Amino acid sequence: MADLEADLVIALRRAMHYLTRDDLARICNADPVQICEAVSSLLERGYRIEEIPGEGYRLIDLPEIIDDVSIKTLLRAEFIGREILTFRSVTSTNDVAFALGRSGAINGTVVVADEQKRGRGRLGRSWHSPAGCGLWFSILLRPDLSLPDSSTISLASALAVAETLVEEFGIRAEIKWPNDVVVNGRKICGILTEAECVGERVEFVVVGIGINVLNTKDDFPPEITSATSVMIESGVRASRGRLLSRVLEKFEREYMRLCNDGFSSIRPRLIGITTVLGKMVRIRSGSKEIEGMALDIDHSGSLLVRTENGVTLRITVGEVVRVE
Ligand code: BT5
Repeated sequence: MADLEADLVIALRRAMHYLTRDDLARICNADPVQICEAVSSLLERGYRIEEIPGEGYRLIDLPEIIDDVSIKTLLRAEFIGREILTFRSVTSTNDVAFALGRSGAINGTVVVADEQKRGRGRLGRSWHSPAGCGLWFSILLRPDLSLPDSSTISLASALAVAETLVEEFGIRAEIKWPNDVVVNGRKICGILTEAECVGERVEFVVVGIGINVLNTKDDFPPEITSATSVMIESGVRASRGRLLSRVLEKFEREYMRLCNDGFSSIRPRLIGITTVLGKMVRIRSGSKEIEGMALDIDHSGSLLVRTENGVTLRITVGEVVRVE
């Protein structure tokens, strides 16, 4: 049914004029009764479809809810989002994607939720994911990459989000290595990449992406002091479905480059949009804190930092806790 609904919405979006039930039945390879049922179901879910007796149907607008039909209608990707599962509320989309990964779900499966009850950040931290505000989603990937190379998938996703925000809304989004997207130092997007491995082999990777979209300043709890959203930065009430589609399309291109041509193929653009380079930073890496000048991102995605005593360190895992 969901596929028929998606085909029907695609047909109505493409049409320059009203389409009758028989037209739709022919285009969608269904019978007129099924078309009626699909239209009713879409109307119930918030699609605005106008019916003029004797003329047919016309699509006026997609719903603001995030649902699989509207995303499938908007998405122009090869394999990312071929399977999309949408939920009203979950603990964490990464948990759902992990369970799907273990039960054999296909490469590129996307899990989206309107709300996460236990959204996760890195190192046991939490991610604030209220209903109606953001894009909380996870992408299941089955890459043919080693575990160290898989860590560059996080960088590719940060690049996809940052560039989409710049292109779609003119927001000055930058990457805070390795995987925060910030605007003037305020976090607009966080990424949590987790992998399931058997020995050295990567079984699958789950890239969890949280983007604050419609949040106002009052939507953030007081303990989150340095957050922002698409709405705060651009004043635009963005459609979450459209933004998700653009991010997934861009992510697919970056991911394909990574798999086919290696990290070097995305490195120059990543460097161009990374905020910490050329600045004094403090980095927490495991139990250590390192201070120095952030010099470069090397060919494996690691951050090169020159410390006070002139030694250049290569940081593979860590987070920037201060930038000057
Ligand atoms: C992250 O962790 O930034 C990774 C966040 C990943 C979230 C996505 S949503 C979809 C998928 N499902 C999940 O359960 N997770 C992923 P980290 O670098 O550890 O940052 C966490 C810190 O960011 C918190 O301790 C807060 O200070 C802050 N924070 C929490 N929620 C925020 C929000 N909505 N916007 C900005 N900052 C936030």
